[in-house]
Amino acid sequence: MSTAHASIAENAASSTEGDLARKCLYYLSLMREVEDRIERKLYRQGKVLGGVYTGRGQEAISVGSALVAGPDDVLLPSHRDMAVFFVRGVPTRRVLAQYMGRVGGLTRGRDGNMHMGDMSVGVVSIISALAATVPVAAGAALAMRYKGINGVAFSYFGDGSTSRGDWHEGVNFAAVQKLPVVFLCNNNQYAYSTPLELQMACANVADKGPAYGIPAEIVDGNDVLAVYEAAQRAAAHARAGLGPYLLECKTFRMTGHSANDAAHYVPKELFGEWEKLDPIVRLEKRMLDRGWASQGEIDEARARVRQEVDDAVVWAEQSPYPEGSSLTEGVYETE
Ligand SMILES: Cc1ncc(C[n+]2csc(CCOP(=O)(O)OP(=O)(O)O)c2C)c(N)n1
Ligand SMILES: [Mg+2]
Repeated sequence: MSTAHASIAENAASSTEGDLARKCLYYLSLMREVEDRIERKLYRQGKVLGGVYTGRGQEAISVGSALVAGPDDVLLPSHRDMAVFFVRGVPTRRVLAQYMGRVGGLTRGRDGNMHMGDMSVGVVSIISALAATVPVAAGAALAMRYKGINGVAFSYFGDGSTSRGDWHEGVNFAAVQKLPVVFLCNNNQYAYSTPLELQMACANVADKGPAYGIPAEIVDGNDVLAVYEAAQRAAAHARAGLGPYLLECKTFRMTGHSANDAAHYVPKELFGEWEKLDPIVRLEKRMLDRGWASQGEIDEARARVRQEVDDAVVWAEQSPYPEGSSLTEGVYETE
C-alpha cells in the first residue's frame, strides 16, 4: 500500500470521538486557512492566476464526507470542496502552487485555480461546466463494478447544479443501474446571484431523490460530525449494492460567488445568522464541552495549521512557471 493509501485508510478507519473531532478540526482549519490566504492575500497581491471560489462556512461538507471514503473510493469534488484534496493526502503546497500556476501544482501550471484532480488518490478533476461531473461519477461507479472493486463514488455539487440536465441524467442512470454513488449537495442557498426559490420549485434538494427512487436525507451541513455520520450511512447503503443515496447538506455561502463578487444581492442579516453556525466554532465548542480538547490544545492546533500554510506558500512561490515548450504535454496522446 502506498503512503497516500495508508493515510487514507487510517483516516477512514473508525476512531474514538475525540480523535475524529481532532482530525475534523485539522482539515476544517486547513481548508479555511488556505482559502483565506488565497482569497484575502495572494489573490489581492496578483499572485493567483485564475478566479477564486471558496467554501467559507461550508468546510464541514467536504471534510465530514471525504473522511468516510476508503482507499478504493473515488471522489469528484466541486469548486467549494477543497478539503477533499487534503483528506486524500494531496500536499497543501501543491494546492497553493496550483492556484499560482506553478509547475508544482497538480496541473503542472496549466490552470490557475481548482480545476485539478489526482487519480493516484482517487480524486477526479473538477469539470467547470456545472453538473457535468454527475454522469462521470455514475460512470466511475460503473467502472468499479466492472472491475470488481467494492468502491463508492462521492459526487459533489451545489444546489444550482441540480437544475441542470446533466444532473438528472446522471442521477437517473445511477439509480436505474443501482450504482454505488453518494450524491452530496452543498445547498448554500445561492447559485451565483440566484437565490434557491428562483431556480427550483421544490422546497428541498432532497425532495428530488424519491423522483428517482433513491433515498435522500437532509443534513446540517455546518455540523461536521453530522455530515460524517450521514456520509457513513450513505456509503454503507451504496457499498451494500443498494444503489445511490442523496445527501442534501444545508449550509450558506459566507462570501460572494467569487473573490470579485461583493454579494450585494444577499440580505446582510443572513451573514450574521449563519456566522453563528460557523462549523469550526461549533466543533471547537463541542470539543471543549465534551472534554476532547483544552483551549490550549485548540490554539496550538491552529498555530500549527498557520505554520503549515506559511511553509506551503514559500514552497509554492519558489516553484517555477511552466516552460512554454511544455504547453501541449499531457494534452495529446504521445504514444
Ligand atoms: C453549465 C454552467 N453554467 C454556468 C456556469 C457558471 N457558474 C459557475 S459556478 C455557478 C453557480 C453554481 O451554483 P451552485 O451549483 O449552487 O454551486 P455554488 O457555487 O453555490 O457552490 C455558475 C452559474 C458554469 N460553470 N457551468
Ligand atoms: Mg449554491
